Amino acid sequence: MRKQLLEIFSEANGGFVSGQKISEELGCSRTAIWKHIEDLRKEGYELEAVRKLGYRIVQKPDKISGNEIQLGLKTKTLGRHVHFEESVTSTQKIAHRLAYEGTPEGTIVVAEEQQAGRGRLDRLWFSPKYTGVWMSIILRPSIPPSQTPQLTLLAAVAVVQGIQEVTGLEPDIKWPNDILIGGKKVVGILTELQAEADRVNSVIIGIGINVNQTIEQFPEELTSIATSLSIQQGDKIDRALLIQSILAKLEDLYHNYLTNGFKVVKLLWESYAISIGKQIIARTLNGSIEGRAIGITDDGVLRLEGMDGTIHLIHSADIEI
Ligand code: BT5
Repeated sequence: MRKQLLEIFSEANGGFVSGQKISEELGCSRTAIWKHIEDLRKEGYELEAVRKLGYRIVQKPDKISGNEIQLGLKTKTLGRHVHFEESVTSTQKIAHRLAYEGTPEGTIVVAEEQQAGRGRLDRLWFSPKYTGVWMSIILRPSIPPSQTPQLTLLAAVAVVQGIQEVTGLEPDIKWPNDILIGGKKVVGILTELQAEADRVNSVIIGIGINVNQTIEQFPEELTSIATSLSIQQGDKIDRALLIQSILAKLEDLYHNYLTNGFKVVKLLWESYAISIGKQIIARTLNGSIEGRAIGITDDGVLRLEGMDGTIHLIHSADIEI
């Protein structure tokens, strides 16, 4: 049905097609057509509806492909193997399988849509079609498992730099994994491991970026806490270019990190961080701690000075500023 409907629009060449014509050709009711039109909108089609004239496609969804990501890519290893899919449950899940099967370092998994994109603690990550960057990157660093939180911070720095380069926007980082613009979340990062007690086999860095969503495309529960790059910048953003820029920044930082350690990343991260120096509440699985965020340790752990002056080391929490 959807295919036939798209064919009818394609024949009209951007012109209006009446509801009656559609209902005759598809053999369905006006209500059914309206539902199909709504489905197309959800997929990223921009449709105009005018009384008496019918419907027309104003803009088709802006798709990317594995080829487009690789064409013009300036990296040596990151993104040299691209596993691209139209629709997946979660790019993390595929990346875990590929990592287990021995895929080379730098392999990336990118999808146009995730049906069950995930955040930390099994929370859901909203990942609608054609509007975002839903990507998992496989790294194989020779570091102990305890140091892998550093890679979440490293990835956040690379994403901030990529966004700055492509859009001119100046995002902030909220420890450990949120990137915000104007106080609203635009990126989430999820780092997962395949490791033995003392050895990392692979680190899978999942990056979710809201790129071209309009405010209306967010579900109601996210409208007050989330935003997209395009909402902030006012223009549509080239997602393939954004991926290329982030991969280039990530590769530079990663090589620097493997050779020189966490120092440079830590300084950069602190320069983008908004929570440091501020009064915050850290909600951990064992309860909440209120105090002043005074910095991060050399392992990427948050240092929080409680009301009574005690220094707490926070490994995992949600931060409220
Ligand atoms: C995160 O978790 O922020 C990590 C998100 C990582 C997503 C990427 S996409 C590619 C890869 N494949 C995956 O399956 N995942 C990774 P967390 O800090 O737990 O935040 C999750 C919370 O953010 C949710 O509970 C919502 O409140 C909110 N949220 C969900 N979708 C969002 C979106 N698109 N934009 C902003 N906030 C969102």
